Amino acid sequence: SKEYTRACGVIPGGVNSPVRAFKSVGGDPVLIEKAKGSKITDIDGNTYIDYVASWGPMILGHAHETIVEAISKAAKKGTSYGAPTVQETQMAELICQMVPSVEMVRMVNSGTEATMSAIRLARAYTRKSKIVKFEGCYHGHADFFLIKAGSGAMTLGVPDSPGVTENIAKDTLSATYNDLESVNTLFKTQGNEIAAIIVEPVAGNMGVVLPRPGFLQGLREIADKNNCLLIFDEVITGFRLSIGGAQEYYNVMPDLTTLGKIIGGGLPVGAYGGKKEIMQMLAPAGPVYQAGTLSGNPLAMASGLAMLGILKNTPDFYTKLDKKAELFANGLAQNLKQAGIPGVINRVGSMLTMFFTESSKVETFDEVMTSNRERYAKYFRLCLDAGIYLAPSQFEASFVSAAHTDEDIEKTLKASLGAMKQL
Ligand code: KE4
Repeated sequence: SKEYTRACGVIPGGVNSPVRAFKSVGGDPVLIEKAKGSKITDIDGNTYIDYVASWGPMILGHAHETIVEAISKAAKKGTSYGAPTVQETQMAELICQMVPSVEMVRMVNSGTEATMSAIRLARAYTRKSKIVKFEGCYHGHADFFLIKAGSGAMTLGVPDSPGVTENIAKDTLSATYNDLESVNTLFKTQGNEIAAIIVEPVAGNMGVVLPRPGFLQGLREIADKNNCLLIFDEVITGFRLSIGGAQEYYNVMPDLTTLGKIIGGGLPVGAYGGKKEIMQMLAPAGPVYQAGTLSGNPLAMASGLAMLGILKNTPDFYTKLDKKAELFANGLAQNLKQAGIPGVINRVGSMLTMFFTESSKVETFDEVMTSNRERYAKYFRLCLDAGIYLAPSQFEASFVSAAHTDEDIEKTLKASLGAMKQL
């Protein structure tokens, strides 16, 4: 498109974040003009029912009046002071109240900043340097996360992006999601050097993959046995699965939690928090340095306070949202059967992924990789042409919001069946 070509002249790939470029589904991305509730509208006036939800934040739907009102009210008082405000204290108190394992919290501006800082803190606290992450999990773009598994589980990580040095890669070990044995193998030989295990308690970045029963508890026990911190990266699951996120939903408590997306109501906000004893090591209370010009800024706090306030005070918010998402997922499963298309739908709460795979289940990265990307790409395009905006990648989560009506779901299921019949 003309506007996308124009963007490509001045922005790498024409986007400010790679997944938006539709690379894995083909064709040019649509450029968005505005959004309201469950709908987004592109610059040509085409309206779509949106299941990307800005990759998670828009759990209440777009341009929610209470949030818009809170932001505009705050903006009139100035957008950033670079000085402490009561609103930051209120936000921290609310997060500590809502997220069970968090006793103290630091605001930052993105999920990447939150996870990057949590790792630095864990290394400082344990005085160890290695970290364990899981293949298929994504924690933002800090160098030490852009690592792919070495050839064998025993070998050190290797850079997964140019610009990441071997030196950095050697401290990141990769394990297999949902496979506690792969974690034990690493700890057997390197346990005394491992500062932290970081995990998406429900994986969202390889498509939605649920933790097998006992997996999260198993990580908790391994961390305890090895003087290593367990970090739950709840940037997606925080305030998505329940008020207290995945740690409340599965009742497994991490030492540190990273948050983002929903917490800012769509404004740039991240946060990390946990036990006071650990968090007190952060400057200026302690020696571990981390800073940010716009961290905790008044607009983001106003937006976040409004968002969390609604989630906390709306009776049965999550029960209702999950029910709607369950109906949606059941409808998709019926569509697959009716169209005679093999597929697996993974859902927890209002986050889900439909994998076009012959596999009977998708519980591991290897099973994720059996997905048929070409089929997903075709399905995506057919749905887009029918006014349904899905995640432009088989390996991302889709989200149902409180703004999606039964009519939206019905229209989506109809379009989905039509698309499946053309696969
Ligand atoms: P940001 O730096 O993009 O705010 O957060 C990084 C991050 C950390 N942890 C988890 C579990 C995440 O999912 C993310 C970001 N998610 C991606 C896609 N799911 C955001 C979309 C994008 O990269 O544009």
